[in-house]
Amino acid sequence: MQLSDIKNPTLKAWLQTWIDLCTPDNVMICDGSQAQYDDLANQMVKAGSFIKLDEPVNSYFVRSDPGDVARVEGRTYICSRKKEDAGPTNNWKDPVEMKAEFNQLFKGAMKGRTLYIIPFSMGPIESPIAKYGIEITDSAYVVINMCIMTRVGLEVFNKIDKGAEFVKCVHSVGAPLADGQADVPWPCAPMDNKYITHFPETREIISFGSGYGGNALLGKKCFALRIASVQARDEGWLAEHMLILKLTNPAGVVRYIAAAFPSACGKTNLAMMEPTIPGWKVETIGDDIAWMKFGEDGQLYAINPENGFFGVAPGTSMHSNPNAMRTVNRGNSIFTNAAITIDGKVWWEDHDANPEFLIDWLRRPWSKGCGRKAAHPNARFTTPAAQCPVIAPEWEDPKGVPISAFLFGGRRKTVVPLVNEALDWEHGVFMGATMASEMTAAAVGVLGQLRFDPFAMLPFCGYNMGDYFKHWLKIGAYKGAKLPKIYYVNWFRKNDDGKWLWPGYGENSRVLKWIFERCEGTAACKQTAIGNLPAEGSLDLKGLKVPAEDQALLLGVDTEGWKALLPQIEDHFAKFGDRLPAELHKQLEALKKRLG
Ligand code: O2Y
Ligand code: MN
Repeated sequence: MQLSDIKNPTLKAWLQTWIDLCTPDNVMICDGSQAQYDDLANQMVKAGSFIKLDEPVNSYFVRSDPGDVARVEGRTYICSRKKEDAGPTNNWKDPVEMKAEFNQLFKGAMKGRTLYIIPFSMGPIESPIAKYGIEITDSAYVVINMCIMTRVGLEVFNKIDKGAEFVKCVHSVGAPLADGQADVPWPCAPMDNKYITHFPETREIISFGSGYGGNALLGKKCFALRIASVQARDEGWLAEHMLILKLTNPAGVVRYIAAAFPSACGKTNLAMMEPTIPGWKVETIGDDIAWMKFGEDGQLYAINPENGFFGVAPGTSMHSNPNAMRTVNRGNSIFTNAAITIDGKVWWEDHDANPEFLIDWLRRPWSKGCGRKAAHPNARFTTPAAQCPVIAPEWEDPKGVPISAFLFGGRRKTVVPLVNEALDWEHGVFMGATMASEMTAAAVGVLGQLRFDPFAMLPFCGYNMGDYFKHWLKIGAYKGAKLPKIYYVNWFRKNDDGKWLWPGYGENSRVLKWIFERCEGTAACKQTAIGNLPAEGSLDLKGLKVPAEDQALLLGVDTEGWKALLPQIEDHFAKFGDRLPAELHKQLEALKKRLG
């Protein structure tokens, strides 16, 4: 397909404007075919950016520029017309000024490069919950990763021709090539010239200067969370930073659970976990993002808008996440910023292999015991979801899966119990709004200080978070809604000696079982000041050696600990000023009263 084959006038005009501004040497339309993918990957190998691995099959190894290794929240902006609509948790820039700056930055930005046009669908293309996007990029790495992470195909043009809305996504690595200038393996711009910007009112994303992950694969955090959260607010649905899992009990009864945890809290591990309790089964629908709409029956139906996993490699092993390892081992994967063995295999910290020598992610020789990490801590695998051995057969069902429960959680060494059921929807929204992790001791003097990450959406909400809380409350008031129950879970509790109280991993299935049985109405709870906790004997601990005093800490109410948290919650809420819904103030007052 050629540029001249694109007939939709809006799309055609938008593309031509950017082509004229960026002046690429070539323009290519991506069709999502294996042939095009292989061709681009071969070009990357020839250019010295990719190394083709001997195993897994059809997989590539790539190292980024050392200054371009992760999402950059400090360079991420919401360019809403009014600053207050971005809210206190987002960086803001005036949209007119930002566009004027881009008119300079993008002028000739793609000289010496190819401008790729990627038509993609977030969600199965025929799903009523799916949405479409067109990403322009000058990075073949981005094209290849988008082909794994989204559904790329020419059919998207037909949808747009028939009137479907599309999100306009523009990306450049910001490194034009002068005549005869040789390229580098990972072109990008310096940190203070990177911009990840979102224009919520016009549903546009413009990203300049970074080629990495969430900064450049614009379907993921930029579209599926920041822009989609605005669309969801305007259209009455939910776009959330949540995994979706399917839980089946020994009798074959199925429940679907969506769970929000801050980045790097083990979402991918939970989404693919191997339960330790006999007869129970966990299958994956998605590991990072959930889009949910009410069905005619009043249930919330969720789809995973993504097509692959962009998982953190370090820490992933046959012990922590065997199903992720099996997924990447089936091939068709990209490994970014891992280390490579002398015989051409990828490696990262905690990997099951035990090599003596490696080349680290910075291309330096590395030997076991040298004291340096071999992979970058944010090294990633990009791998197709369809290859996951525990992907649920219905993961691409266009109508989505009905959600029975929401889980919220963070890393809390103290105070917060293993599992706590919200008393009602408003209390559940309060739980989501007060989600937090303890700060690490790395920052001296902050021990016990909480870092709030409401709904795990702090870096991903595309509008004022006070309004986002309001939206969640509105969802609870939807006429005829059969609302999911809400739980706060905490796998990360420690005792005074710093020892984990809960074994985690597959044993978390015991908590999922209790939640499942609460949804079925078969598990007992005790109502407390903080919510409904498992009643004595209702949490299945068979075969698990958790001492009675640890159980008491995991499943009890630390009244003094909770009281000590209240001023931090007050300060957190104060940030939202008059955009904080009154219901959340009321919830805080009610909690205070219940604690006595
Ligand atoms: O650093 C990046 O660009 C990746 S961030 C990411 C990737 C996959 C899933 N979640 C996240 C996240 O930050 O929440
Ligand atoms: Mn995430």
